[in-house]
Amino acid sequence: MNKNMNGFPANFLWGGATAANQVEGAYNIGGKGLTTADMVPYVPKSERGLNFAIDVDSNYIEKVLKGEIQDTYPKRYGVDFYHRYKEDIALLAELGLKAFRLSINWARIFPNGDDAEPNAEGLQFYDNVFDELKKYDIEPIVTLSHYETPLSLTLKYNGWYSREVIGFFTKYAETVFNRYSDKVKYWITFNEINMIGHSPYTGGGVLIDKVPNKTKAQISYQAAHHQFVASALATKIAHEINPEMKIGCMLARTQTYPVTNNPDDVQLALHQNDLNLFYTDVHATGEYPVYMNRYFAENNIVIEKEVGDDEILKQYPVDYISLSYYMSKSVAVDPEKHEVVAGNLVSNAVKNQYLDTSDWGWQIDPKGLRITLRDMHNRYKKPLFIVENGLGAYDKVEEDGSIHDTYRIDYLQKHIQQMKEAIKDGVDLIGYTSWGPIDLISMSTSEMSKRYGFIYVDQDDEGNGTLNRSRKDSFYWYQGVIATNGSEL
Ligand code: BGP
Repeated sequence: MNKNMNGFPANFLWGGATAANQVEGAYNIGGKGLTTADMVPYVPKSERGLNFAIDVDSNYIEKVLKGEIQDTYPKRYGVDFYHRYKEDIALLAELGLKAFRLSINWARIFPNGDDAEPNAEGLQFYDNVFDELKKYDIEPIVTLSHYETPLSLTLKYNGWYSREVIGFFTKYAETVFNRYSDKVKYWITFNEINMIGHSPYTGGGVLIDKVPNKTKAQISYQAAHHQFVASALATKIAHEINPEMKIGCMLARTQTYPVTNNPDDVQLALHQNDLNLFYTDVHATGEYPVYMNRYFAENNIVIEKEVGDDEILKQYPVDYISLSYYMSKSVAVDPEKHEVVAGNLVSNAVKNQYLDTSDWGWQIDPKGLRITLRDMHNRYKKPLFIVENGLGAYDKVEEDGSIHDTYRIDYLQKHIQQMKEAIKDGVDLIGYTSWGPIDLISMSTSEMSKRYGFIYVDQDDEGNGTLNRSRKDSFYWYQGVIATNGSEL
């Protein structure tokens, strides 16, 4: 019998997740170099779309470097976690977190990415953070690269499009694995590795305008190949340093449905699910899946590999698979025959009449999470870890300071319920770190007002506010969920 028929296992990692570039701030303090995230611009409200993804080009970067564009408030200042980590971790401990996902900002350790020696102050900062977590028995889950490529690697090498970056990354990985070997057990190599296909700049510091005569797809799959090899080599290095370390990959999982039972729609949904799961297929099985051969041929994509790459991928697959899950999508071969959904970036995406959407047009689908987990469990037979999930929403602060975020509780409660079902189905799920336990800067919109937290941060979209922290209603709710190991939702 499945040992978890009753729900969450006793050692389940309940937590919250962040990324350095969205919380730390202190972009030029402690010897840190600039990263790609530090260049992401502020976009005035009147010019914002629902999910304006920022595709930065070389021209834009030049302007920022020359000082012609100065307002880069959001990502450079975050919510000042760099200076407030003790206060924040104390609040997370009060919340009862068993695990806290954070990323190391690569440019705090190697300011230019290709430096000969690491930056001692950067290493010390993360030592302090890990020690603080240890004080409260909170397990750190550490991402090596969460949309924070050192800018100088972009300027000198065009980021992950260049094979040379593999060596700089493995040196960085080796440095932090050695340094934190007795403090950090769970690592993630690349956050949402499939993001590189949507935004090569965000996912890999790649400026596509620097590679004329190639399509975005040709460029991004080549860059992804370099990340696969780097991730496999990092896995090798970690296990040599400490065999107890667990190395995971990370996918932005979008469960995709056919909007009708027309076999053409079904085939399209299958194809889009494959394109999404391609990244975890490589990480988990150590080889390129055959279904990509045809896709690559039809899109004139030829991955340049070096001798030995295939062996490296095969020899060092990941120990576990982590994913973010926010929404599902529905597709149709004839999208014009259906209602379109506002926030959807995927081609052929249409509205699913059974689902509501968030204020940013993301289709809310708790059952899709169970479906995804079952599917990924069957496909990989490796432990799964949900390292992001949550509702971006506008919060209202009442006169007495309270925040009644029932919509957030409702979203999380329904998703956790479906996780429980998936565990009863037999899925090996080791943890759940909801996104942004403390309000942070949004990735896709650079807004502060798109909030995910249990902990409110007093700051607005223009960067005004006291930065004071306060507890929302969801704080007390999640505290109860963790305290009862998910039996009271
Ligand atoms: C994921 C990213 C996070 C995060 C989250 C929410 O794609 O890994 O960095 O921000 O999405 O997205 P957003 O901030 O755009 O609402």
